[in-house]
Parts: sequence; structure tokens; C-alpha cells
Amino acid sequence: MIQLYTWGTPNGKKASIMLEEVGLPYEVRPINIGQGDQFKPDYLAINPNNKIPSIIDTDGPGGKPFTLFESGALLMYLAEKSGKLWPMDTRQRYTVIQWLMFQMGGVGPMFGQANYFHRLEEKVPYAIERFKKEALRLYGVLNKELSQREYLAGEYSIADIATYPWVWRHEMHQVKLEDFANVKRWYDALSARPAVQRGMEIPKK
Ligand SMILES: N[C@@H](CCC(=O)N[C@@H](CS)C(=O)NCC(=O)O)C(=O)O
Repeated sequence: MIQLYTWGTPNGKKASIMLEEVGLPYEVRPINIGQGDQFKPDYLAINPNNKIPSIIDTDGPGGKPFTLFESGALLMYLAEKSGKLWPMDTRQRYTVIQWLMFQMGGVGPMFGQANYFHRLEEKVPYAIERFKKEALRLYGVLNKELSQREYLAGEYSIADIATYPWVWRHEMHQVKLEDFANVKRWYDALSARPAVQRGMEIPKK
């Protein structure tokens, strides 16, 4: 059984979409980051970085419990454990990892900052401009790549799962998906997947 520590934000939804896609049994442990649950000692023992998501696999490697944080690592672990969405071919696997790292190092942090500064009451025009510009640049990269392939790494993969919940927040960082036709086509295709729909509803209210 996988215990999933999560909340209703993009990084949390990556993990629940993945668990729904691969069909591993899991139970949800909500960590209300708005109320500071992530700073409680019990949770810091699981994730010293005080962020969601994290998992405990009660039946981890060697049949022993395994604790893991960082959403990218979670996706790789769950792919490897389930044997799904994890290409055996080295080129394909590293292409998936490349786009996953692009999400972890670029899309997530930049869209996150864009969201933060757009919503901040005390407006900081330089920061709004900087992160909006970088978000638009990243949408441009995604759009160009998705003009050549159906999914980021060719086949549907954990790179798509990692990127989708951040694009789901496009209105928050004030990006019109209509301006990025290939991203929109890809976004609509993922939105139509039943596992993505179920994963996006976690944690249930
Ligand atoms: N690199 C981390 C980022 C996780 C992250 O930023 N989580 C946010 C929610 S999307 C969080 O828990 N924030 C609470 C806090 O910073 O106190 C990952 O991908 O797991």
C-alpha cells in the first residue's frame, strides 16, 4: 500500500494522477499546507523540506517500508515499481527523464513564481514581468516540441503527468492556452483521460 501525503496543488496532483494511471493501491493522507501541517514534526520526519507530495510505500524495496519525497522522484519510483510508463529502451527512458527534469527545474518553479507574484496583493511589477516572460518562453518551448510529437517524450509518460497540473493553472499565471495551439491540443487530450480526471480530484474535500 502506498500512503500519499498530498494537498490540492500541482505538485500533489502529479502523484495522484500517476497512482491512478498505474493502478497501485493507495490511501490519501491530506497535509493542509494552508494550515501549516507541513511543518509538524510527524510530517517533517517524512519530508524534511516541509512540502507535499511525499509517499510511504509500506511494501517498498526488499519488502520494507520506503519513504520518498520530491514529486519527480515519486513519479520515477512509481513508474519503476509498477513497470508502467517507464520505457526499457535507454534512449526513450532518458528522453522521458529529460522532459521530467525540464518540468522540475523550469516549468514548476517558473510557473509557481508567476502564480505567486500575480496573486500577491502588494504588486512587484519587475517580478510579475520577469516570471510572466519566463513562463511564456517555456510555453513556447512546449508548444514547439508538441508540434512535432503527440506527447512530450513521444509516448504518453511521467513527463506529461508532471507538466499537466502546472498548465492546469494557466489562468492563474494569466496565459491563454489558445495562444499555444499544440499545448492546448495536448492539454485537452490529457484532460480527457479518466485517470487524470480522478487524480485531479485528490485530495477529495
Ligand atoms: N520540488 C518539490 C516542490 C514541492 C512544492 O513546492 N510543494 C508545495 C505545494 S505545490 C508545498 O508543499 N508548499 C508548502 C510550503 O512551501 O510550505 C516537489 O516537486 O515535490
